[in-house]
Amino acid sequence: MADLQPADFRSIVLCGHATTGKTSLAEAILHVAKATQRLGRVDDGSSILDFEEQEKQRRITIDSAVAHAKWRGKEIQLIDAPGYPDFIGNVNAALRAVETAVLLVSAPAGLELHTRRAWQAADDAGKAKAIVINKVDAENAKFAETLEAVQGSFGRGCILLTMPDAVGPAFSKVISTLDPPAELSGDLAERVKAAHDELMETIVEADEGLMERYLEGEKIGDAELAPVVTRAIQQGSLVPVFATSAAREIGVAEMLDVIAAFFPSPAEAGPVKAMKPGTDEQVERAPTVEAPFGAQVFKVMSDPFVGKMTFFRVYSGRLASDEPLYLPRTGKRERSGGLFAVLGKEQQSVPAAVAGQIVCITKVDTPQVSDTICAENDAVVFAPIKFPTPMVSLAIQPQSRNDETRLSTGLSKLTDEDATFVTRRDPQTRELVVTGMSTLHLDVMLARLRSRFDVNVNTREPKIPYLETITATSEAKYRHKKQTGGRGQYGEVYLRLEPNQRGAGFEFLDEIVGAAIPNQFIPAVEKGVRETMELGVLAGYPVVDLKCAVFDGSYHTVDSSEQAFKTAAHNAFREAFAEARPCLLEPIVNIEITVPSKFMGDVTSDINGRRGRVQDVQQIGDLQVIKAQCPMADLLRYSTELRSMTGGEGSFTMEFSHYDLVPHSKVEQIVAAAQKAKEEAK
Ligand SMILES: Nc1nc2c(ncn2[C@@H]2O[C@H](COP(=O)(O)OP(=O)(O)O)[C@@H](O)[C@H]2O)c(=O)[nH]1
Ligand SMILES: [Mg+2]
Repeated sequence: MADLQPADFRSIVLCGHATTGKTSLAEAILHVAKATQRLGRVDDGSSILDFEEQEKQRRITIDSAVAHAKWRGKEIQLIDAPGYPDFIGNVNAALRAVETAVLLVSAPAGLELHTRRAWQAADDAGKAKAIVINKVDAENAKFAETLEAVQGSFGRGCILLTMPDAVGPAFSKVISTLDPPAELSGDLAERVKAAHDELMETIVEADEGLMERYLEGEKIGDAELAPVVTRAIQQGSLVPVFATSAAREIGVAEMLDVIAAFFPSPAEAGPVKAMKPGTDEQVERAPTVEAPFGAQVFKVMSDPFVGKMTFFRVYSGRLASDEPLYLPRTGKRERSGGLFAVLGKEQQSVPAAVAGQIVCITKVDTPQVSDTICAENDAVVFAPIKFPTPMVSLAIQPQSRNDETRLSTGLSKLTDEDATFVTRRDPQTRELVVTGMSTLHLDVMLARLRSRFDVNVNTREPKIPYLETITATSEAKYRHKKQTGGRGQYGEVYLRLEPNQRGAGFEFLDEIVGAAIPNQFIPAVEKGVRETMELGVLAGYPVVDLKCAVFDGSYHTVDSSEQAFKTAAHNAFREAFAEARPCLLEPIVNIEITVPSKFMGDVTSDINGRRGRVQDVQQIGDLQVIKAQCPMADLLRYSTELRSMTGGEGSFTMEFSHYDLVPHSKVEQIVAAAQKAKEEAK
């Protein structure tokens, strides 16, 4: 089999709001193009694209799935992406692998929020765009209104390439508006003619010479028109709109005709920017077979049978299946278990991959999403894929010893697969915390932890990493003395505590004069103090920002020991701390909330109610961006709450800012809760 050429590929990602029919359309494309024998359906779990267990159970797409089919001599590569914003990271990654984003809109539901978001993501990624109005066969389909909404939001460049003959259950075929048949009549003929004229005007705008001839009434031949149509799509001045019923496979072949004939190939999309590793020298990689090999990973998955699978898009050059892979991130060469073309959960071995191709390799452990794979003697690094910062956290705990032993392997495989799922051990609360995009996202990941790695965990809201400190100076002494049979224990310590500046940490001062405590025991005193500070005094949180001086004490020549001085220091510290007007510090975060203007009042007053302070509000289009500072403790469930407050239209990011005093009224609650937890632990 001869290699494919870059100009042969037409690569698309199907994205947009959930349940618009992306997976169904992908299945229909594969079936119509005879890549599959029967039409896979999401409703009965027979989709070859939603094949993962959680996807089948929940009937939603979570991971992007890859497939390919031949159509009119072209190699159509498609990625079926998830629609829920919880998995938007997978959309960002998939966009890297294609030339064109195909955004789905449901004719009954109209243009929905996450299709707009996907449009924005495709635009940011500089991709060509097309729109599919799907479910035109549905009883309550609204075609004209939906098209209107699409043009209203995305511009007049959105033009029908295929016109439905009817809307609703009578929908039986589509008519090409680029090359309309002569035999049409009546209302349909008029609508097709109007769309044809609009389409031609938009196309010729991309080429001045052609425009003049068109306006003079000349008929432009197909061969001359084709590259101009492609350029218009590539530039975004033309956004082809298609009418389909994925469920009934109507309009699918006609859409494939347009994709094969006019959608940009890698050759037309042009070179991809990269950097020389470790420098800021910019280079480009041309989409040709002759260029040095360069590819980027957009998906990794661990399969129980096949092992780790790494999916990448080749931007330049050629890679033979027996060649080693070089990863500039690790500086290492890897051997894979083979090179495969992907059809849902199936893989077919291929001898080589060329610029433009989407393939996967097996059995290489190191690659992560976003990694560059390239020629070792001419290495480059492609721009990292941007992911949103996950915001919703849970503390997890293995249920049994067996769960504990498998936990870290399971978590590390899952975090490798998903850049928006992170885990960390909180150094302060000592909890193992997982963070994701939403509760749904975390549910899915923990279900995978259970089913794939057989790890069961208990979850709870993560503890807020409070700190303890003091606000006044105090002194205390403690004498530790015990006489039990043989050698006794003796040590006496005088401590003085002083507040230190916020963030200045801990200072230990040795102010002993005249060997009241011999030098050799001073480190034990300091150790006793430090250990007590780590354990906390008030509510079990680490103590910070104070100076502690040891200024007097006494010892016994026989009975004094390091242990005795440590114990004395521990008790003296606790007493002095209690006298120094102790208080709690809480983390304050910077939060940036983006909402449509109509929610502005509700959202800001809600932030005030959470002890937050709004610092700045900016208007961007019909959105408001609110910047505020707020205690972290009051934002634990903010992701869910903002979503319900704004009907899913609000989003936010946050980052740690600083620690600040917890108000007195709240300190008591926190101390009481800490005591209760301590007793329960016993
Ligand atoms: N009537 C009708 N239903 C459809 C069509 N395409 C998909 N559906 C249904 O819409 C639901 C969501 O489809 P799915 O492909 O999972 O949407 P996705 O979330 O965008 O991938 C399923 O119940 C499909 O059977 C269509 O063209 N017509
Ligand atoms: Mg889907």
